[in-house]
Amino acid sequence: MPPMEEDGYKLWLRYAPPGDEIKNYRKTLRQIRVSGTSATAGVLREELGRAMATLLGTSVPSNDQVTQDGTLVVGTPANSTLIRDLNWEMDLSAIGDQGFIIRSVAIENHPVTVIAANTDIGTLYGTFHFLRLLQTGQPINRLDITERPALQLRLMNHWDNPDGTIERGYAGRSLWQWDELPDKLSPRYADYARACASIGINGAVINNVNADPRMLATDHLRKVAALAAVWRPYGVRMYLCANFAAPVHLGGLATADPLDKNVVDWWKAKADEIYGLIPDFGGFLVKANSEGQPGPKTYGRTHADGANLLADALAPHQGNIIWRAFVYDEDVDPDRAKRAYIEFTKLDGQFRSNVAIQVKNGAIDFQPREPFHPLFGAMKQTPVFAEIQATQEYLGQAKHLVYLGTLWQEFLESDTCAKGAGSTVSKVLAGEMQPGQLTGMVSVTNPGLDTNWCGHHFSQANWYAFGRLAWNPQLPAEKIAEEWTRMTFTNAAQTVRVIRGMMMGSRETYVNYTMPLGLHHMIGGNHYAPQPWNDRAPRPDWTAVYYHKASAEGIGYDRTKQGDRAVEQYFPPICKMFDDLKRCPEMYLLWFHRCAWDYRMKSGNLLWDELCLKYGEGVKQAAELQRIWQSLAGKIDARRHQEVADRLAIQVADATKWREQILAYFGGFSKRPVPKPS
Ligand code: GCV
Repeated sequence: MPPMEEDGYKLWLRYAPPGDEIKNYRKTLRQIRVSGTSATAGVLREELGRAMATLLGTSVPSNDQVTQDGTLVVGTPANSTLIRDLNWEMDLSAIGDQGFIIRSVAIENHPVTVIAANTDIGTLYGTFHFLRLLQTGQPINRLDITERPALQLRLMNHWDNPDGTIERGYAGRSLWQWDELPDKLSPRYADYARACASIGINGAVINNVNADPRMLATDHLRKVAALAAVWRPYGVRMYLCANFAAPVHLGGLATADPLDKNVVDWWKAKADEIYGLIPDFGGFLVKANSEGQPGPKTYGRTHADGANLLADALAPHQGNIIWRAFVYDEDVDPDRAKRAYIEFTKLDGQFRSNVAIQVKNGAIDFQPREPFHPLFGAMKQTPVFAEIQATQEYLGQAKHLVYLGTLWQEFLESDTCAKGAGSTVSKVLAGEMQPGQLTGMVSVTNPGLDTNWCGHHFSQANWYAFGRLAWNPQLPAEKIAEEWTRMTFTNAAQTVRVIRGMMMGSRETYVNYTMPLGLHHMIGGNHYAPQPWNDRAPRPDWTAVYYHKASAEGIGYDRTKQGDRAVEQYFPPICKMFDDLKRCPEMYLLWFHRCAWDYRMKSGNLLWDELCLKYGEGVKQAAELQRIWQSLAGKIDARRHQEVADRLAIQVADATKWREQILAYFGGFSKRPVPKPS
């Protein structure tokens, strides 16, 4: 029988029967015993009921009184005597308030499975983990799993506007129905929270960083509070982007100067109002003095003055301020890549303890490939969160199949050398360099009202991968791809292998046909199509020519010690490596070095020829993706198969366009022929 048609709405929570293991599952899972009376325990029971019915093809009865063979026991020491009697105090004390333990043990001589945690949210995460094991067909009769998240804050960033549009959203209009809230609650709100909680995401910033001040108006906050109430049982806390000039726009003040007493009072009162409506409000995210947004520099103050103003207003309520480092004022340095580091390292030590700096993975802007941002590891006294982007703004949007798990793994494994070799970005993020500090990671994800949430079925994998990596930044991208494929498409081993392979190579494929060898920003305003000739924009650093600097002599941005010295922002071993033409990884070559067209690459090819080969390879690889997907017809349900196939056709056509247009344009400088592929 061909697989049943699906539309992608259920994401990775389809709970499809897992294949051969089902017989064992039916033996091991005969009844459910969930303790607790909280709303979280309620959604947990519901989730288990829903999942078991379809996974096992039969409902599993709940029994709160009796333990028998095959009972799934879920609870905390506070709400379950069974858990208390296990005497796992030592183990539980090591997992904090969000971790969990899953073990196969005997209780009163009955073989049972226990999911234990210190809090109900911990048990919810444990339950989703357990369900992941079932969904991916893992054995469950000898479990001994202990997990706790490596990072405290794991947040979605939505770039949604109050009018329902989404900046850089490729999957329809905003999920948040402001016209209907607070009275009418779309069922999608809870489904969104389930999806987030299932991968450990514990908060969402629901509006655009280019923030409309009206988001903080009282009538709007009531709507926000209704959403927050839906998400609370799932442990997804509400955050908002604040417009720094809100005291002027909303409060009618003459200034938003952070040192002005009326401004201080306004933010305090606003914070009190918000916490009156949303007692567990997480905090504000702020884009200040960037791309036209107001900020403290508008009033001659520093980013620290601005962040501390808001931090003080939220501190009595235990809220946090997340201040973006995505700033690039031209008066700081001619090179956009250097500006954030210069501005923020100067201020290290001046921020309140409830302020974190949110830094994009690279120093320009979510490019297909960037070296890690030099701010990771450089702030000694200020927590730094990573900002990554699942929405594929520069990576084919919802039209190209690009799995970003590999991009993020490359970023997280990058060694900053901040405290000697091995100081990887993931360790910096997890606070291992400065224990005790606030830790976090966020993703600009932008799901929308499209039935499948993300536009492209495979873009769902990027939302999923973000959650998994924010929980454990050391998880291999390949493992995540496999889990996701099994839950989203099928557990059939051969098909899983094929899809996982497609995903794992897809980012490099995209880099090859768009911006290989360290090239970047060769786009125009839509950030989609090739525009290497783009030399006119409101600012030079929004053009393409500013970055590739192609001429008859060569191509690339000289950021070496002989150039604009951007390499010096990295710690010495890394600086030396990037600076040295021979040691700089060729994937970053033209990011750091300006090379002649006949520069000899490690392969022995001339740079021009290598460039041509990379583009050619990318086009071939894109066509290969399409061919492989075609071979899965009948193995994937027809609707999703067709929808992905339609997009792959666009991807192949676009890849060809990229190759032709880029090589025609650069060929005008290199004056060299395009070599025939070998
Ligand atoms: C939300 C880039 C994008 C903008 C985005 C900005 C940011 O410039 O093109 O759409 O604004 O980054 O991250 O603030």
